[in-house]
Amino acid sequence: RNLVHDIDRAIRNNELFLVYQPKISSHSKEILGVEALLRWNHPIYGHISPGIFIPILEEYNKMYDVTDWVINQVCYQISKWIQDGISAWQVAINIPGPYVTSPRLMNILKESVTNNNFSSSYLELEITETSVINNIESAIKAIEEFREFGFSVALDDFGTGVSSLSYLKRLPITTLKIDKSFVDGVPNSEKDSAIVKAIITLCHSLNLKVVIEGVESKDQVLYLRSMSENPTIQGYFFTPPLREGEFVKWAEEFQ
Ligand code: G
Ligand code: G
Ligand code: MN
Ligand code: NA
Repeated sequence: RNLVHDIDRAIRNNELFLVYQPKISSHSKEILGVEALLRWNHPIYGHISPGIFIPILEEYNKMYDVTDWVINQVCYQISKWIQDGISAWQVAINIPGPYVTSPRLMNILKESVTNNNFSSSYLELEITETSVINNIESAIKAIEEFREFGFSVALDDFGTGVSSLSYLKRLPITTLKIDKSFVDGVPNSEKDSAIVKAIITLCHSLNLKVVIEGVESKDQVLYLRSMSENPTIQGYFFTPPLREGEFVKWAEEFQ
């Protein structure tokens, strides 16, 4: 509960920071995008996992301010990477469920992209299935608006919730991210491998990009590489999420 009182100070005092993890083509060594993930270095508790502090902040309506901070930070970082000639990576931001349909979100996104003077195609928004469940109509409207402005939209953690195929049919998303819980069983579990393979094929037919999350082993990479659809891979096999300087160094060495 204390964390709720600490968050305003944390935002002001740079206790929050972002780490970056690449999304990589399975058929080449191309970095196709980057996911920004939040970290909190608390002066008393030390590093707190977002899995712990995000649900608490959400409960107390504090994730709006935090997400605005993430958006501004990421937009600044994108413009800096472009200016420094380092990259043209598309960066993905995780959007908390209740924020997806808020007009405030659209405003802050537009404002931050405009202020930092880059094309909106550099941003991807990751939203979860669970944020869509409650009100699919308003979710569709929000996603349409994001797309009209030029953002990519990924459906995150696919496989952890209801994973309804009607989402794939109705939501105007660009990308599907298959959750680690399916990926863990690849290639040893026949069932998990069959499910992952079928979703990849389905996404390909639907013209959706597909990202396989939580890839940790060579065997998983070989299985995914063998597919003609060229799924995108994200996971510790390549690298855990890294702080900006380390990430840029990693990317230079990887290429
Ligand atoms: O990076 P890690 O595996 O520790 O993240 C744990 C959880 O926190 C994941 O569900 C991830 O999506 C979420 N998360 C990480 N960074 C952010 C963020 O900036 N915003 C939101 N809303 N969720 C995040
Ligand atoms: O919910 P979301 O998909 O946004 O969060 C993904 C989380 O998974 C991030 O917090 C990230 O740190 C973590 N992650 C990324 N790659 C791997 C991996 O290969 N293995 C494990 N265990 N976690 C990973
Ligand atoms: Mn994500
Ligand atoms: Na995910």
